[in-house]
Amino acid sequence: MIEKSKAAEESPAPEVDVDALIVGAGFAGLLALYKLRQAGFTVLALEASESIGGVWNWNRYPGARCDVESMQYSYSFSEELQQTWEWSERYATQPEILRYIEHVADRFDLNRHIQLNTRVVSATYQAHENAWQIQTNEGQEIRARFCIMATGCLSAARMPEFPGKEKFKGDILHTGHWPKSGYDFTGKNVAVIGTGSSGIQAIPMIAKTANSLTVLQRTATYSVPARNRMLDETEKRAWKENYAQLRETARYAPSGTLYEFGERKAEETPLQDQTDEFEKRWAKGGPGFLRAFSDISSSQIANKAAGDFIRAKIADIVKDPEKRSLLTPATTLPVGSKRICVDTGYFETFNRENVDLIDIRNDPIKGIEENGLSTKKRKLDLDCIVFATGFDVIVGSLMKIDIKGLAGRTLREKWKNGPGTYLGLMVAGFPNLFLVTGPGSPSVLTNMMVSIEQHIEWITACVESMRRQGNDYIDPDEAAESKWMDDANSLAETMPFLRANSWYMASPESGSSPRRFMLYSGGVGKYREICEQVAQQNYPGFNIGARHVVCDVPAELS
Ligand code: NA7
Repeated sequence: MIEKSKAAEESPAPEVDVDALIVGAGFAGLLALYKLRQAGFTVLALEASESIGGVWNWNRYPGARCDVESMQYSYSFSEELQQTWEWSERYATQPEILRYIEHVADRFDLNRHIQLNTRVVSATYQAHENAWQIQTNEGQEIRARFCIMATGCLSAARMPEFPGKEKFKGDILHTGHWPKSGYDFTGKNVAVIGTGSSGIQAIPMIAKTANSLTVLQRTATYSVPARNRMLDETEKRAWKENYAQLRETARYAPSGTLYEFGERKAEETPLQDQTDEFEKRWAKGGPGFLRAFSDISSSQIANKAAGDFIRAKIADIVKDPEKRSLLTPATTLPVGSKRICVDTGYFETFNRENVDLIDIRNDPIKGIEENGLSTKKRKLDLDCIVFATGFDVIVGSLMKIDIKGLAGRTLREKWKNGPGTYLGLMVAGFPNLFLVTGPGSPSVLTNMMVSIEQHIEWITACVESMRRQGNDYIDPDEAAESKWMDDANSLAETMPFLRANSWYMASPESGSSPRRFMLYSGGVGKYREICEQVAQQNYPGFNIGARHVVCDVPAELS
């Protein structure tokens, strides 16, 4: 499995099994393999699943598709790839995205560096050899100079523990861990718990064939129509002919996605003009709705105007007054404080006779029984319960691995009061361990493809620069890390995020004290500039050196 690159064959025998061990073979892991191999490093990726694809391998629920347009949700590193791959729909479905990932792995001969069915259980930094000792579920041990955690932000499925779940005789499914063989809902009585992006995509599809569908909602969600459609040749050509320039613009766009950015402020726009603009965006479909005016994130008045428009649309669509009221997001919940959902017929689905809705804040789930589920007020007979309850986000898959840094300190211990990183890329005390789209980076606030490419390019350039300078050790300063996270939290103060409980927040409920915003909200472009500046200035905020220097650290740290 471990292959030597040409450059490595010419250099002295390695002291490690592999230069870079990559955990995960989704979009980030594949790109890391490609880029680091191209730079002459030996590489190996370990993937827990029996196939590649990361989140797009696990999320196979009906209706699963990306909420970033397919012409923008793809790799830009190869001109040939982006010119030859043909996307069929405006928003690609999960199967099409998975086909794309498999195509990329074949085309760039990446599979030979990937070991499937291999879960990393621990990663321990060995100071005396400046290497990461990786242990797998099969008891395999691998030593790597660098460890790249391409473990994904939305990959550890969150399964709430309702009492009696084990007694249920029907089927329990999770949207983030869907059976590969699919699932037939025809004629079944189904409950879906959760109304985030996954629930909102799955619910209309399930309703079409189920005998009955009951949706258990905790928070009413803002959603805008996707208006998905087939892409026509003219628009594909327009993208392809201008890809170089469009990708470059996206790299510096606030969320890494190109929208029609409204330059006017809603606050300064007459009411009728505001409504006309929102109508235009609603008709066009997609998350670009939130780019209608430049102040929707920064002004509470503008934000409420956007929210009011969506509330009015829900009122137009949903016929039953009780369902309508339950599906209407509260005016106290800023739109955009959670990722806005993009749907196909979600609100319309509640006009179907076979679809019911329970507000579990007022009528909480008591437990699951042999034949169904009980809330405080109701009893549901069910064949199937779908958990669309999301993920242990951003840090979840890292926390599943027993990661030990300097002096044997675990990442779980270090992050017990909330996650901290420098630039979202590294954690002080965990040398040579890189995160991809981790806490403190723009991550899920952005087009993940743009963020993944930026991270992997930065990491590759960083280790190449170290190699040129004869260095093989990098660890951020604690002070640089604290400042970065404090600044990230302050940046978010002007935005709607802090006014809502969402998984963007590390909160006392999730073990963080104080409650903090987990991501960098200054925009992908600004973030890229900061990272580039750090690299150009020879990595201030990082301790970089050669291994023998590092080995002079006090004994208690080795
Ligand atoms: P999300 O967006 O985290 O949504 C999860 C949903 O499940 C949301 O409605 C939650 O309600 C609900 N939830 C979570 N835990 C519970 C419990 N214990 N009981 C009842 N309801 C619960 O995950 P998705 O998979 O939909 O989407 C994730 C991302 O994937 C998305 O942003 C896109 O980027 C793609 P809450 O709102 O917290 O009250």
